[in-house]
Amino acid sequence: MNEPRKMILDCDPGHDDAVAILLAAGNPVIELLGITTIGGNQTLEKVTRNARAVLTIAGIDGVPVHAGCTRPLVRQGVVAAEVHGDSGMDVHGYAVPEPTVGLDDAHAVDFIIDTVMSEPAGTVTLVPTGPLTNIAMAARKEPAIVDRVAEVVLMGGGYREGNKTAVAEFNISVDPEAAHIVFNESWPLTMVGLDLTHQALATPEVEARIKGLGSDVADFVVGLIGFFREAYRENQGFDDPPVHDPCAVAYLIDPSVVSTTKVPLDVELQGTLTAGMTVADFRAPIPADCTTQVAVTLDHAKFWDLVVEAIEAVPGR
Ligand SMILES: [Ca+2]
Repeated sequence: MNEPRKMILDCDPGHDDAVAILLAAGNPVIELLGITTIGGNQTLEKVTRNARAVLTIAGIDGVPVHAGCTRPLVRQGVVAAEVHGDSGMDVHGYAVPEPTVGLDDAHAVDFIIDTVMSEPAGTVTLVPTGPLTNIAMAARKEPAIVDRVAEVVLMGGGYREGNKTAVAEFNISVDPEAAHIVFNESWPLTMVGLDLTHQALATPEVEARIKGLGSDVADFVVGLIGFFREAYRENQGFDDPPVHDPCAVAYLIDPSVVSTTKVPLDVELQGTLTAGMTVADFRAPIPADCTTQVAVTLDHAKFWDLVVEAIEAVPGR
């Protein structure tokens, strides 16, 4: 077996972030070095509390939680209460407990820098699944991390579609300036965007399979999917909710779950209609030194196998 893949999950839980935490914590290929939080789906205070609650439900201790930036670099913060509820992680039919997992003192940006600088070069992967403010701040505060990070695998953007606007995905549109920094650094970057994550549908079959596990953690995930299904039906016209964020973790666990193609990427900052759009330049030839790629096709069965196995593997309360 290969060395574990060391990763930091930078997230804004968030229903799909919660599943990403469970997948990262419950899969043996991943060594989850820490969870950092960023204001996004809800305020920093709420998403940080939610991250701690997920670890509490999963029975995971020893993974530090560090709170990060409260708002985007330039713009005012916006939340997604219509998709994630007032708490940021509203659940159907399950009482989310008071977190017993604590909050660590260091700021997320400093934790990211210190971890990348202290671990061997080329071993730590950053997996952002919220707005990119913390990652951009870390790259600006300590530019040496850029060469030391193994890769950045982010959930955000899309090369064909948006959800916040016609062309902008939520995470990127919240802090496009931060995304611009992250997309233009020289580290290898994989954009797991809506083109891919809209294939990660939690179908009734998937939901029934998770329910069948019959554990407290499984009940929690079924409750997450239940709320998310309703929110996506009402707001986005989906029958089944797309569970975006664990797709980025799944790619890190097993790249065969997600096909990719290399393409130069950038982020639009100015457009009246297009601010926050991730622009993929598919014109041939793709430059040989291109360091960015996009996720294209998801192996739906393999993906949900990984998620279900992780839900089973975490110890629970
Ligand atoms: Ca997220």
